[in-house]
This record gives sequence, C-alpha cells and structure tokens, in this order.
Amino acid sequence: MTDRSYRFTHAITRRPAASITHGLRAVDTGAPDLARMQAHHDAYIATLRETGATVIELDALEPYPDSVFVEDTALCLPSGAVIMRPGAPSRLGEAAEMAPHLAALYGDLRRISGAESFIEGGDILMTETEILVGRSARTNAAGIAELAALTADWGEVVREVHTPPGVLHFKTDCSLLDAETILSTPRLSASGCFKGYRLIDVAEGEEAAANTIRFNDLVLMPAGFPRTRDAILAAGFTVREIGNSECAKLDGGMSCLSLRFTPKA
Ligand code: CIR
Repeated sequence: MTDRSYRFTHAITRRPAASITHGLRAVDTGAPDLARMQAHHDAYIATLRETGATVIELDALEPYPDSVFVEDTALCLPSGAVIMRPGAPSRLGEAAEMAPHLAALYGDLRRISGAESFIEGGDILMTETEILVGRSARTNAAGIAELAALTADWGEVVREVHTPPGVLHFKTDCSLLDAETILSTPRLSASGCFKGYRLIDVAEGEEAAANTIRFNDLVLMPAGFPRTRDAILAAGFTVREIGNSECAKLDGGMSCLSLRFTPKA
C-alpha cells in the first residue's frame, strides 16, 4: 500500500497579513481577529511539527489579504510541483510569490500558464491513484486540462469532477483520511464522484467540518464539530482539533493553510 497522499516530510505555511480583514468571503460575518487567527495558526503549525515534519513559515504578504491560504498557489506531487493560476484576480500574484520557495525544494517546477487557464489548489484532492479536480468559480476546464497535460509524464491521472453550487472549493466539502477513505458532505458525495472509496459523511449541520487534513499520523480538523469528530475517532483515526473561527469568516479551513509535500531534488 502506498501513502503519498498523506505522509509528508514538509509543509509550507505563511503568516496571516494584517490586510486579512480585506480577504475574500462569500458572506460577511464580521472582521477576522488577527491575534486570534495568529494563535490558531501557531497551534496548527505546532501540530504539523508534532508529526516530525519540517514546517517552513513564510513571512506575511500584506499586498495579498488572502495569502495565508497558501494551498491555492501550488500543487505538490511526488515527482515535481506545479504553480497554479488562481481564478480570483486579487490572488493571481500569490502564485508567483510561492514559486521561488518551491524551486528551492523541487528539481522539476512547472507552471499553469494559459491566459484562459484558472485553477486553485483548494479544488484539487490528491489520492493514491488519481488527482480529482473540481470545476468551481475559481477553477475552469482549461486549467484542469492544462494540469492534466503538465503532469501526464509524471504518471498522474487527472479526473475532472464538480464542486457543489455555492461551495467555494471542491475540498471545502471533502478531505482524504487515508489511502481509501474520504470524509465528505452528503451534498458532494451524492454526486457519486467518490465511487470506489470508503466514505465517511460529516454530520448534518456540520458541513464546515468536511475540510480536514490527514498529515502523517494525525487528522487535523476544525474545533466545534463533535459528531463528525466522533465519527472520525470511531473509524480509528487520531484527531487534533484546531480553532478555525477566524479563517472560517474567510471561507478558509485546515487544508488551505499549508502546502504538504515531500521534496524531490
Ligand atoms: C478565498 O476566497 O480565496 C479565501 N478567502 C479562502 C481560500 C480558502 N482556500 C482553500 O480552500 N484552499
């Protein structure tokens, strides 16, 4: 059994910028509190480190309010990394900011470059056997096709799927827990896109718990979703709950806050 989709030696995070108050959000539920967000971010990084991984913390990028959500800037694979082209105009420049950091760790760094291609890391779920990419308001067919073409010679198989309407990213509604298990909202799993995987549905009313990460031996999930936490525990996983109240105001969660990978020189 392989484990490329959840065992990693490294992660990259970026400190939240004070400009986070201008970050994108579907619904305004109030300004995020930077000090509380930083405290949650510190707990998140400490938990990643608890697994033995090296975590590279990048400095805040004030010109980009959403830059704490580094996941959207790149896709890190076993053979190389691909720099994304975010579909949110205010976030496009974040990808170029990430490129030198990945170039230092990967011998093969590729880029989504088509003028009509848009794709964000939050729409991409890597499993052991395939890369699922959800079309969304941020990710289009041209972006997905370009990712498939760029990674074919690495042996990657890209499968286009759909993000539920009104949901920011594909992975807002799902996460990988191990080589064969996926945590999902019922509204996403109902589409049938996870056929062949073992499924755990989040509890009704706990849709915001669907964005977790499996990182080495731990599952990091947002605090405050006890029924979903208990379902993950009952399935045998080791869970850490991390405060996410401030990132949630900006539609962000556990996966958005890091790039997780094993460098390949
Ligand atoms: C945005 O709308 O782009 C940010 N406020 C949230 C990005 C969350 N990223 C992710 O799910 N990968």
